[in-house]
Amino acid sequence: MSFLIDEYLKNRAKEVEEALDRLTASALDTPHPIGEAMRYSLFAGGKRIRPILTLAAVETMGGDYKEALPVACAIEMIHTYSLIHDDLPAMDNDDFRRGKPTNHKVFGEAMAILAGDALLTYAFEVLSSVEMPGREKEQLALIRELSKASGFQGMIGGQAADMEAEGKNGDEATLLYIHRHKTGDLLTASVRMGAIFAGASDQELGKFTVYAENLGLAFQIQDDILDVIGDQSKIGKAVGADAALRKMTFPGIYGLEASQKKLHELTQKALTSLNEISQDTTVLQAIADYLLKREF
Ligand code: GRG
Repeated sequence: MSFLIDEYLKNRAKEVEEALDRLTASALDTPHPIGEAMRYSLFAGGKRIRPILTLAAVETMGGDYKEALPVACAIEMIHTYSLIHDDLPAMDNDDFRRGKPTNHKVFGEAMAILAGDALLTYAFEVLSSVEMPGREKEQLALIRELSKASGFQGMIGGQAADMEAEGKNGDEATLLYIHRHKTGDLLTASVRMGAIFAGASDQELGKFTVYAENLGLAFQIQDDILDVIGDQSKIGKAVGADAALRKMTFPGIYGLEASQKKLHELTQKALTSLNEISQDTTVLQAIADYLLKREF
């Protein structure tokens, strides 16, 4: 019987959403709208690909994915914060995301900045509160992994390089730097954190990393391709379209055909790397295939 990836993704996304709901319910018990603003973007219809990758890595290692739900949610909180800030007038100035008004359009710019900040800080509160008795070293490794992937060496570094490159004729090295850090590092951390949570050895972790790095780069190239061929879910990019056009992208530099070739090559590399992992990698394979075929 073949593996039903759609069912799997739907079920895991539902569990992630339920956990996010439980974890952020208390944010509504405040005399100000911060909880509402945080939850508006958290529940605005994301694919949950990062937390699902974390849970899939845990399962691949033979762990109980339910125990890792707070870890997975912490990563989704960081992702959501990055989207809220990316949409701000000072960044991409987008009015819509996932077909809905962006956070600052609903709550105002100052509250949107705070909602992003609150999600960023709460992610680390959640991660450091996970019950991991006797595994304090692993818990610290998880905290380090997420900080590094989202900070100046990771996502923020990628975003800074992206801003610097705007409107310039970029070279491949700059483009790869932007993609690897802006998008790749958080996706890679998602997989690695699942493996770390489930007790992977350094050698095993290295194998999960090769899969994740190839997948992360493929994911960003796919995103750029979808932008070019017209992604209906981003139809509201009326204002942000300007910023999008100034960005350095794979299709922008190499054209659509070469980008599609690169996307297939990277996905194949991710799939091949799974042969090195001794556990059953059906779920990770199915996710790589699914991402290659995604249309939003
Ligand atoms: C401004 C702090 C800050 C960081 C900016 C991640 C990022 C760096 C900006 C987000 C904008 C963007 C298009 C980044 C590329 C990564 C990417 C493809 C994000 C969209 O991820 P999906 O497709 O989104 O997983 P959903 O909506 O499914 O959650």
